[in-house]
Amino acid sequence: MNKTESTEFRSGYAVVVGRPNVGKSTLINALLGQKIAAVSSKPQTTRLRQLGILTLSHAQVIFIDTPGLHIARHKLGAGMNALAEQALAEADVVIWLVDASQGLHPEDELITAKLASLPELPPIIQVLNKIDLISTQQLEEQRGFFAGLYPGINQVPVSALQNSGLDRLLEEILTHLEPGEPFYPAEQVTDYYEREIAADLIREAALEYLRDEVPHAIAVRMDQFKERGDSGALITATLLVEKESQKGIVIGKGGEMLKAIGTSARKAIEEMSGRKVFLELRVKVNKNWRANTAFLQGMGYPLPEDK
Ligand SMILES: Nc1nc2c(ncn2[C@@H]2O[C@H](COP(=O)(O)OP(=O)(O)OP(=O)(O)O)[C@@H](O)[C@H]2O)c(=O)[nH]1
Ligand SMILES: [Mg+2]
Repeated sequence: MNKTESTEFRSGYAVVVGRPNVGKSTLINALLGQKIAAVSSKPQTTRLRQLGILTLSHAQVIFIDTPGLHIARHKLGAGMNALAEQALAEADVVIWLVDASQGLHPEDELITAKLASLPELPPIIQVLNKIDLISTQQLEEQRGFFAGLYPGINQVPVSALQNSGLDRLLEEILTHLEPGEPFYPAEQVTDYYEREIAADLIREAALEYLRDEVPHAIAVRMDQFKERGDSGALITATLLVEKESQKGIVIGKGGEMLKAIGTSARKAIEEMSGRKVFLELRVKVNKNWRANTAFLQGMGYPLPEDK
């Protein structure tokens, strides 16, 4: 028996933070070997806190995916930031993701400040992601810049997209977990229900097809999620937008845009759930919903604290 096999079972929370679009959700999907979280090329894809549960023979790591910390312009954004900050309080270890291909960004500094303000500082691993996009020499330079944010920080370079460096990262994470029982059953991979993941996959498709503010002004309401026996699942959902003009853009000429979003979302949901899916999408206006406290509450979205 080697040393790891003989040690006690370990478990704990690894909170993944970082500015928007650095690859937090991609990293968690890659570590779990399964897509549970929406990923898109646009910032602010993740709006809620989502668990990704990885159970190994000797440990259980509960990854907490958080919305990217950013400079917020509306209530939803402020609530998303608050949520990411609250998650930090639960951390046994913090995975601080940065984008090594983009270099330092003012929002990376925002995170340094947040970490420094924590009453009790958990161990932090700074993960330099997207190294597939840069040379070894560029990586060395970037390591220096990012270390400057937090002198003495432990850095691990990875490519979440190409699955490289993840074993080393996982090993490093495990060293920070305390001996203890698993928190979740071994077969559970997330705390999201299938319909919540499906709603996020619809939003992910909208984020990929639409530009500028339009995709961020979308909330997905699931109206129906029905099993149809062997023939799969029937899902109907409404894309809520903030203005009439956005409704037109989302539907597109002759309904082309909505059709493209629907096809892409349906494929992603089928892949996630391993069964056939019939997806029907509608579009409706709900004026300025991102500033509407009651609506945000109803959707289960985070709200800024004390506001
Ligand atoms: N080339 C490359 N792209 C990556 C890598 N990891 C993530 N990406 C891409 O980066 C984009 C953002 O990924 P997400 O996982 O949605 O990023 P996030 O940090 O969760 O973003 P928010 O939820 O908006 O905060 C997507 O287009 C991913 O495909 C990587 O290692 N290499
Ligand atoms: Mg995300």
